[in-house]
Amino acid sequence: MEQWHKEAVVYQIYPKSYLDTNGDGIGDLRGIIDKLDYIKSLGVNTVWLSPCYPSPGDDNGYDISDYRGIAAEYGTLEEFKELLEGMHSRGIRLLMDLVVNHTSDEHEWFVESRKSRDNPYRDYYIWRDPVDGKEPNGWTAAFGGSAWEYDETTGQYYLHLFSKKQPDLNWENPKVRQEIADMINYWLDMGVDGFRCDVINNISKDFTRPYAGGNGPRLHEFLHELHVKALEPHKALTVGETWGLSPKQALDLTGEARGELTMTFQFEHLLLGRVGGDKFDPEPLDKKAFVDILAKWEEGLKEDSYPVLVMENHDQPRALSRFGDREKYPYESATMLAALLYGMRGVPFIYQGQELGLHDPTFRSLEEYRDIETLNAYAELKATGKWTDEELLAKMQYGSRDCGRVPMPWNNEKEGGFTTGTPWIKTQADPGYTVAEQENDPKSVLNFYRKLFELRKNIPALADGEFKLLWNEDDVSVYTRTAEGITVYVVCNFSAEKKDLPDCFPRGGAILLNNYDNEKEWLRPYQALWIKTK
Ligand code: TEU
Ligand code: CA
Repeated sequence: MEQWHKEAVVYQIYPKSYLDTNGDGIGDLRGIIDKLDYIKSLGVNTVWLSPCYPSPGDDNGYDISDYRGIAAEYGTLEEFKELLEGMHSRGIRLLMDLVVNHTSDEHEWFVESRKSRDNPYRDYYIWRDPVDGKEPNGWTAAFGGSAWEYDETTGQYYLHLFSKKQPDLNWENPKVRQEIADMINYWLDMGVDGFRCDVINNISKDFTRPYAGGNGPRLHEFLHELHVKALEPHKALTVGETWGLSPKQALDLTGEARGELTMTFQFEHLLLGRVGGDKFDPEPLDKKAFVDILAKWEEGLKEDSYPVLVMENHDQPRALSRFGDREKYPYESATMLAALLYGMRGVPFIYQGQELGLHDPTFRSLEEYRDIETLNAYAELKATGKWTDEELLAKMQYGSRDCGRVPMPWNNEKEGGFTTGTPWIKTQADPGYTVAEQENDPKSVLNFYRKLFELRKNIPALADGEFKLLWNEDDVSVYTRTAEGITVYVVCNFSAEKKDLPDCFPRGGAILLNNYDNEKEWLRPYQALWIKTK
């Protein structure tokens, strides 16, 4: 298996919202090409590009209608190759988004599949007869409603775990698996370095379960097949998007000898602050649990895998709004969160704009939202009659995926410098929260991120050193990373109060990173330190 993932620092780009260069209000590949020097300057060496394939856009590109093309609004295949070359010449690797649990209903396979029961593509998807004139089972879709859609033409239902415009592929069919392996080879032969694999543990279904779910009996077999046919020969890196796994299950997918995936995301800490994990139902954040969960995964994966360190992506509100103190300590809490998470062992993932310490934009009405999940959830919750419109809007503001999807604020010009036209979704460029302002401010979140990744690159203890949690009480946590006789202490105050130094605080070490200018006498609100000792 390839080993370069241990040095990877990954920057996620959501192309629709990065930079628009032709004034149509939609970000494009040319915009990313124009910003490659900026991306390089962050200290990242890998980019994960969210889907840029042709798509009707029901789920912003996670509904793909052609696996081998580039969406016209993003550019051309030639521009894609230019982007790839521009990255490689700067020492940046590219991970594409692999969305193979489902296609768009406008993909030619599905267009054929739904035509007749004996169409050659029929078995590319999951079709079932009605049961007692109703859905084959009670599974529900992630974006609301039943996971089964009835199709008049042939009198059967097809399965869709997401929107009804995202029919699930039938991985039991060897032809489907061969098509996917060929498609993966097509991109890898072009020079792409690997993939982020969308909801990958869903490809094998377990129909014995009462709720819609993956982790089916053939998951490992299907992944191993892709590994052998496409990934391993190219030494490609893969990171699986897998919700709800235990560390043990993650090890079974990523252990060195398995030959399946390189890594998987773990998102357990991102379920906090939500009643039962429901993103539209807020509750106070359990800060102790936040650190304990991260530590549990560090421990759980240490023998035979490599963790992924993530707190934001295109499906999440901004970390500052969720876990930090946006009003009183925006700089301190944004940098503390970075020092806490990225001091750990694993591959850092940073979502565009996170490097500016962005907070959620303000949505003033339902009309400002674009995300299918948000719009469907709003309608579903409204239908219960339990909440006022105002309460519903507050819920959406708290949990909507659109919180992380508004365009990058490049400067304080019109639309934050994102577009000269009408943006596809609202823009928000608040004073102090733009690249232009933070670029030259030594005390900006942007420059803190740069410094942090520089340190990670140069200090072996931070790169692959052993992790140990020493203290996690009263909103103060201390952990160590150790390698080659050097120990780095990571000390964080996860609160707006001053705190005493815990006893395990190192005496006499050298401060590598500090989000305050003071000496280490006490912990100020959201103070974070990296301290090196022999
Ligand atoms: O997300 C999968 C997923 O389960 C959630 O993160 C999703 O955002 C939703 O909130 C479930 O309630 C992946 C992609 O990251 C997401 O953007 C896609 O919409 C989804 O798969 C379908 O492809
Ligand atoms: Ca454009």
